[in-house]
Amino acid sequence: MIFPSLLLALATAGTRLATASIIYDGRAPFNLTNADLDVSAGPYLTVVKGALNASHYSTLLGHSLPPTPLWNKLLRVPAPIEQAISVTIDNSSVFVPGAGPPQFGFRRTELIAQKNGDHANLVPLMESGVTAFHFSIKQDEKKPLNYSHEYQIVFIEPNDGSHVFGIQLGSPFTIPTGILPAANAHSFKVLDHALNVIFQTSFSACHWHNFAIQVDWDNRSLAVLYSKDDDHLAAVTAVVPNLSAASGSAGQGDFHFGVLKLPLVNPVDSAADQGDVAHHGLQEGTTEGLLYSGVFVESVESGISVGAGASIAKIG
Ligand SMILES: *[C@@H]1O[C@H](CO)[C@@H](O)[C@H](O)[C@H]1NC(C)=O
Ligand SMILES: *[C@@H]1O[C@H](CO)[C@@H](O)[C@H](O)[C@H]1NC(C)=O
Ligand SMILES: *[C@@H]1O[C@H](CO)[C@@H](O)[C@H](O)[C@H]1NC(C)=O
Ligand SMILES: *[C@@H]1O[C@H](CO)[C@@H](O)[C@H](O)[C@H]1NC(C)=O
Ligand SMILES: *[C@@H]1O[C@H](CO)[C@@H](O)[C@H](O)[C@H]1NC(C)=O
Ligand SMILES: CC(=O)N[C@H]1CO[C@H](CO)[C@@H](O)[C@@H]1O
Repeated sequence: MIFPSLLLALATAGTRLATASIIYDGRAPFNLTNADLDVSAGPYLTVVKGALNASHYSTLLGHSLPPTPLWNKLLRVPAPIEQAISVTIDNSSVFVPGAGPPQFGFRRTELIAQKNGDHANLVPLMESGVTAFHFSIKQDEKKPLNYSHEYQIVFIEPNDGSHVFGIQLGSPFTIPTGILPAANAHSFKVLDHALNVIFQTSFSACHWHNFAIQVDWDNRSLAVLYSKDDDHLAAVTAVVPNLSAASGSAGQGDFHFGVLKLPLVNPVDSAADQGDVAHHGLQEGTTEGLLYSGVFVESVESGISVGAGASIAKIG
């Protein structure tokens, strides 16, 4: 029998230890509310969405759905320090960028990492030396994705629109459309900057899928760690070069997670429009979503966290 007060003391100690090298903590505290999401208060900038309120598309789940157990268990007892977040898209999820026309080709809702109300100042802090981007993803069984489409769900996007790394689900967009769904549609694909798949694993239902992407910003390399539920993270790749990514500030960008659904090509569009996936193509307008928790970024110079209170030396 563990007394609640002891549990609380341990939880506090564990949390303090684990935060030592955390640069950005995107694990939603229980005092964060949906009204905070509407005004981008707290750890997320919520502007990448359709015209309705942020909390129409992103919802904090309170105690209704347990977050990944990886960071939320103590002595085998659930001890949540965060709420899971539901991120959804529907037919209204047409993003209108500050400069540019509405993106009718995409449906997208993304949360962008920010600290103290600022995303731009956070970027150089998260993206120098060697850092690890942690996130955990679960299926939203009531709002399944359509695996005939391509989804880009987690990425770091420098100003040139490329992705330092990216997580893809579904059938990669092609012109013309190939056989759907593609063979590996139901797998997470971890892509490097040059869009090579460096790791893939099945997106099975009912599990939290935990990832950490180790990025060496000076040597421009990546390494992937992965586990399910409360299994500790383990390296699933060696350190692989990522030299097509720009070095210095040109290679840095916002850290996004959410649901970005690409269209299918519309055969009646012109060749130019067919290639313009942001603005053209076919969408069904269905409501779909993913569940996230365990989002944080840490410096890994003194080790990479692999589970609450546990760490290993950086990869490589
Ligand atoms: C939640 O509580 C923490 C710790 O007391 C505090 O620092 C933070 O500002 C609060 N966040 C919100 C959104 O109220
Ligand atoms: C959107 O959020 C704002 C701020 O929380 C609120 O005042 C407004 O009523 C909301 N609008 C809708 C349509 O829910
Ligand atoms: C979805 O939105 C698009 C763009 O606003 C619109 O043209 C289309 O009719 C909508 N589809 C459905 C099923 O509502
Ligand atoms: C999934 O997308 C395909 C291709 O656009 C479409 O034919 C199919 O109807 C969609 N399924 C659902 C459930 O919307
Ligand atoms: C980065 O590159 C330098 C120079 O090539 C090398 O000495 C160093 O070991 C590399 N660091 C890592 C972490 O690979
Ligand atoms: C896995 C891997 O080696 N990825 C790429 C990293 O960047 C270089 C340079 O562009 C590519 O050649 C690699 O294929």
